Amino acid sequence: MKMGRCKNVVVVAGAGISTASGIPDFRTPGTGLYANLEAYNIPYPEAIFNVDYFSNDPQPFFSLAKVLYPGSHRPNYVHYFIRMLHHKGLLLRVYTQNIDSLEKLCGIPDDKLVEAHGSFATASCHLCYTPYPAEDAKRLIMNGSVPTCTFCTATVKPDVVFFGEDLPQKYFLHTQDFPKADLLLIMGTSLQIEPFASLVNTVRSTVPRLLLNRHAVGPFQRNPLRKADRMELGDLEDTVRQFAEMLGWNDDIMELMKSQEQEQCIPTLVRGRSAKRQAGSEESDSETDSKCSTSSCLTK
Ligand code: CNA
Repeated sequence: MKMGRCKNVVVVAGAGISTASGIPDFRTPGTGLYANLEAYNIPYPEAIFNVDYFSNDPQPFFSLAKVLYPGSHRPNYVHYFIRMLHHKGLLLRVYTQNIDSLEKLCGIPDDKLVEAHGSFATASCHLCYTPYPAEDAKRLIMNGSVPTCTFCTATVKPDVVFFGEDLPQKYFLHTQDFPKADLLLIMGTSLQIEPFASLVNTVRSTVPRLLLNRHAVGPFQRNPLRKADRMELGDLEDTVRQFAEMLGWNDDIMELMKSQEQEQCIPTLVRGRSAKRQAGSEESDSETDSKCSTSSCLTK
């Protein structure tokens, strides 16, 4: 990167980039949500994102939603590092599995972001897909009530992708992006959920893949590694800070974090307002802002 050879960086991210913001991931022993399921009263971990299970009993997911709903967590250094990649004109796209919207909150523009597993920014009926106001769904869920569809009365859910549900149309940008990538950064994911996990195998074989995580995952568990593969194992915030220092970016990132928090131009949950404010904050460091439509095709 220092030598200017990487101009199309693709970031693949997971729950581990948000643990420093106080949001538990799934699989970290002890602190991960899968280790603390008694709170949700479900028979097996994946039930919480199973649409049939949700149909019968939405409460486990709604309890989890209360933890994950954007609003009470702030982006951390790792999110701002990704934003800095954009600021420096190096970010082709970030593909995140996270549903906490912290990438948006730190100012990564919509056109650079693929929320592959959806988000809480919109909501709809889980049966007939009639849209439902996201703020109303949030208010009801936070109050312990169940939002119901105005058309068919089935339960409304935030548009977070459940197992077996279609991924957003924007996810398919990967068919253009990954062949173009000249560096793949993989951060804070166990690479266990398909089809997302296999994306990392779709860059050209000569392209460096750098894993920043607590332990080796996916293709990085194989021996030998691909020639261009590297990993830095340890706490992500520490590793990313060291990386930023090597690049001479640390002061810029600290400044960016300070100004973003001070400016209060942090987007809210409401999509229209969020997009507008986002556009305002993008003008300084983004050349493009094409919005992609969302529909579907694959399974989580
Ligand atoms: P995961 O399976 O829990 O894996 C997280 C990975 O990150 C693990 O390999 C951890 O070791 C690693 N990790 C966690 N914290 C750190 C840290 N501080 N430093 C270094 N490494 C760390 O989560 P995935 O993202 O791989 O799984 C995909 C699921 C998780 C998606 O469908 C998400 O919707 C779902 N999820 C999202 C959030 C969120 O939005 N913040 C939270 C919990 C789960």
